[in-house]
Amino acid sequence: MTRAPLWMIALSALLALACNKPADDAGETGEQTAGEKAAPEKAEAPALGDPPADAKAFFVWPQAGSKVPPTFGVVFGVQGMTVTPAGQDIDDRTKGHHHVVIDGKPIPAGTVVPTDEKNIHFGKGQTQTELTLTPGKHTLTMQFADGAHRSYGEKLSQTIDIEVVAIEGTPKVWFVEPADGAKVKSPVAMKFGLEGLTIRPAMQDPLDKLTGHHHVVVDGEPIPLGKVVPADETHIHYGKGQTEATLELAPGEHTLTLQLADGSHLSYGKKLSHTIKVTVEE
Ligand SMILES: [Cu+2]
Repeated sequence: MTRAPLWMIALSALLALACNKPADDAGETGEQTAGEKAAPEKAEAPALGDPPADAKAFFVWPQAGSKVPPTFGVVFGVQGMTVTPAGQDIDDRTKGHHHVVIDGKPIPAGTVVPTDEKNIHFGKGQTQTELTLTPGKHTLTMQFADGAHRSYGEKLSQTIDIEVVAIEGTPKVWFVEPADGAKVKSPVAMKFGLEGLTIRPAMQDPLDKLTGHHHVVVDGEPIPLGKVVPADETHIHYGKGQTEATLELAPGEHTLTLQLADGSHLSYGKKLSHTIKVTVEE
């Protein structure tokens, strides 16, 4: 066995000293000089503590693995936390706002979320947005951060894979029949129009957000993006992929809302709805 010569041991000891010393200084406040006594309080902010143990941040829409058109709505979800505008209650570990990171990763806890086209802040307390991405595979990361944009870390994030698929035109649904304001007789004959997306019966590939089926809401409202269309006498599903149907309506004025939803009956929201008024005559 050979022993390292003395000069080599001495040299490596010197190198270690030379390398470690400045690094140690920089690791502290960086401004302290050698002879100065360490100040009792450090320049760093006090430790902020953790958000509640059961807190979560996630995407309500789209779900992981979804295929979406180039422009699509995104709905944010949070559990165990309150959404507040940026700048408010910045040290309250139960409050904050959403961020979406495109093709990135969760932001480490305590790090301020960058602001650029890949790191989008929703500092007004928004809980949904619309994104336009190039066709192909992408990741979306939901990142919740406090009122000073300091990330709550991976624990309050969710990263999903999505695939953006090019489509022709802008998705649109409408009543071909009856016309808005029409006087009609019950049963009312209806024809549904769809552009940009494709009709597909319910329960087939719910993650394919380029397809869906029609619903008619009687005397109600469009269903918000990502919410299940109820199934009752005023929310009628055309889950076989029907594009025409008849509907019994009592005499009088009614609104009819055509609402497209995905294979799991999750609504495509107001943008893919159309509301008309009809008068049913005796
Ligand atoms: Cu349905």
